[in-house]
Amino acid sequence: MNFNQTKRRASRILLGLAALASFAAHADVLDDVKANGVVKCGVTLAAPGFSAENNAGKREGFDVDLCKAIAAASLGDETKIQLVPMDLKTAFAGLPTGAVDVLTHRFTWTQSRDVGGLKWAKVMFFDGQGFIVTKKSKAEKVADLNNATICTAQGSTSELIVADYFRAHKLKYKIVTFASQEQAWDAFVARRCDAAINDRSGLAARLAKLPNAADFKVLAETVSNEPIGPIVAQGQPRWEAVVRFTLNALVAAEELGVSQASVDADRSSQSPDVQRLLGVTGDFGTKLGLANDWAYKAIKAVGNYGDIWDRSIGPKTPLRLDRGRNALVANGGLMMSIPVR
Ligand SMILES: N[C@@H](CCC(=O)N[C@@H](CS)C(=O)NCC(=O)O)C(=O)O
Repeated sequence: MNFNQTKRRASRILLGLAALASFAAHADVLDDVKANGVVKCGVTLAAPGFSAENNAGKREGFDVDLCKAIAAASLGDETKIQLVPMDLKTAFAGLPTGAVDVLTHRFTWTQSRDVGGLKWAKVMFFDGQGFIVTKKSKAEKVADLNNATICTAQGSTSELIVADYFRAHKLKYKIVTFASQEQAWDAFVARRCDAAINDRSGLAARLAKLPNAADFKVLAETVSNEPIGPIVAQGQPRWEAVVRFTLNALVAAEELGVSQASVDADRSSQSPDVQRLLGVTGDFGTKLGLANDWAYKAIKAVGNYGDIWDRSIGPKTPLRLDRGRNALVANGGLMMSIPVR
């Protein structure tokens, strides 16, 4: 072998080793989470009720609670979380690099995002987009927005929704696109646009922190379906299952009447469903690579799905969101658990 051949072979081996090392770094996110002793969650920047700092400077909300539940299930301790606030531009890229283990950020499950390398574990929120306008504008329905200027954020699902909806209804519009939702919202509030569009929950969250919220109104029409849920990187079936079944356990708990307040007593329940969920019988935790009390730990940490809803975004919070289509199927909504069997 001459010098050049040796050099080429050596560099091929080095490249192979580098590829192996980077693969090994993310070989299995569940193993990484256990080794690091922390779950890194990408969360929404500043949406009250979902992920925002409270007066004590601590981030709280629905997205944060889901992160805590995942940490409680996988590490037995809901405090072992690292919250990474991310915007639309940076969030998706954080999964394959391992900057975050899961996005509990409020992103919509779409076909192109899914086949593009992101894996949604389960729907945590059935949302839909709506338009917000000033009360002064007198617009009552989307049809009144003919010739309107609409603020949107780049990379959000809204751009296509606006284009499709306005074309279908033969309305003229001008779209103004900003680098982030924050900027789009600020521009709308500063009256640079006649209307803004976002997930209805996102509009409620932003209105909740606006001092002059009474000057605005969200139009009644919901113009899209936005199934929102936690996302993991593709190729991580064990971790994806942990995230899916942790969220699922919170929904199952609500269906079975197991709440944060009752979960300790419920460990003595005679219901086979409750016994399986709480790890009293069966090995549903072990099969996920976790302890058998994984779901008990998650429910103890944050409560069931309804507990989280009520505490973060429900009728008694500034967002005042009722369950609507997120009610349990038993109550006429769309939310249901995958059977724990
Ligand atoms: N669900 C839509 C919108 C997502 C979205 O806009 N998220 C909001 C939270 S409600 C946000 O503030 N993102 C931060 C940002 O983009 O700056 C999507 O998946 O495209």
